[in-house]
Amino acid sequence: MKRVITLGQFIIERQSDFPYAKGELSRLLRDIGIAAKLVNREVNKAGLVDILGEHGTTNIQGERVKKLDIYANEQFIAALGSGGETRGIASEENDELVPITTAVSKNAKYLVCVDPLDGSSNIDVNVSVGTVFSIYRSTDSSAPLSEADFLQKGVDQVAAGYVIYGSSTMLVYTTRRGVNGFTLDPSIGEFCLSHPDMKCPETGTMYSINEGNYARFPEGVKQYIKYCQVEDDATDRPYTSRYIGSLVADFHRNLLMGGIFIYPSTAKSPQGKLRLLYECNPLAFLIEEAGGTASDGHQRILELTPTSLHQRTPLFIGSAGMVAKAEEFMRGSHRGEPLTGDPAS
Ligand code: AHM
Ligand code: MG
Repeated sequence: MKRVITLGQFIIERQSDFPYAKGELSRLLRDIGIAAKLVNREVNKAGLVDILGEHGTTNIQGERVKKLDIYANEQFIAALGSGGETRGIASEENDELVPITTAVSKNAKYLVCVDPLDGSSNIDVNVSVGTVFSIYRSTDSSAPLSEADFLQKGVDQVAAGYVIYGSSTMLVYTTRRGVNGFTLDPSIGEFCLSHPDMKCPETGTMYSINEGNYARFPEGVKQYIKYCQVEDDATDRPYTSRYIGSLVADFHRNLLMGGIFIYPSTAKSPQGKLRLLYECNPLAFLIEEAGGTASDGHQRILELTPTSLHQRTPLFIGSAGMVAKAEEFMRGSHRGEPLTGDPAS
């Protein structure tokens, strides 16, 4: 019989990869796993209990907040607070950073950026949602916690991951030592290693974008979409269009099968919709570790300098070959060139 490796065992075994590690990051990852299980329990009951519907408040982006967003946010703050390794949290659901002041956290060194429940508008219709998280080391854990500490570049992340609450629930994370995926076995309540060393195919045949916004897209994106739709045997085009509208689910599919996800700038939202700190950076960190790439259409996401907790950025993410091609269109290098065949060749 194959050995079942739980998330807890895996984290402990990996800890020895870091010779000077004191287990703090391992304990922090464990805390995230605990919160994910609690959120999963509520998400799975969403159709059964009276927890659906809007809570009546708005978050900093001016969007209506669902009850489950709030529940998930509370679970992550509570789990990270009682775990003792987190100094502060930047969450999509909190306008300001959340300092952790529990007694056990007084020597904490880590900062967590989290979108506790992304894609929550999908809950009412039973579509997958997710949690996205990113972990940084505080630049000076003896100084008072400040927003500036959170404004580190994505390249400085020490770990990142997501949880997908889908047809099964999975937790996928990286600490720069490969990307590993764990599926929740509800019968034993444990995340079990199911997808070791995940790799994103170099290219794929799926593109994911909200084409309803087509008229508002930059010219390069419009041209790239046309390129995806043109018939060409050599590159397996036309590609298949797949858009769930739930970032984690769209990302997870493309990570496993190859593909590109684009949320570009639009005439209405020049910075796009997605948030740099707790949506784009963690997924960019994961995709690069899995062999893919992430860009804002012109430059690497992980190199962007954050200026505020909730800032947005356009996102092009997925198979390296597909992102590179989309970037070529963004540079305008294909203006006037035929879309059949490979214009670069
Ligand atoms: P949210 O953080 O308010 O849930 O919004 C983020 C979601 C992503 O999951 C998804 O990729 C995107 O919004 C979809 O946006 P749109 O409906 O504009 O296509
Ligand atoms: Mg979100």
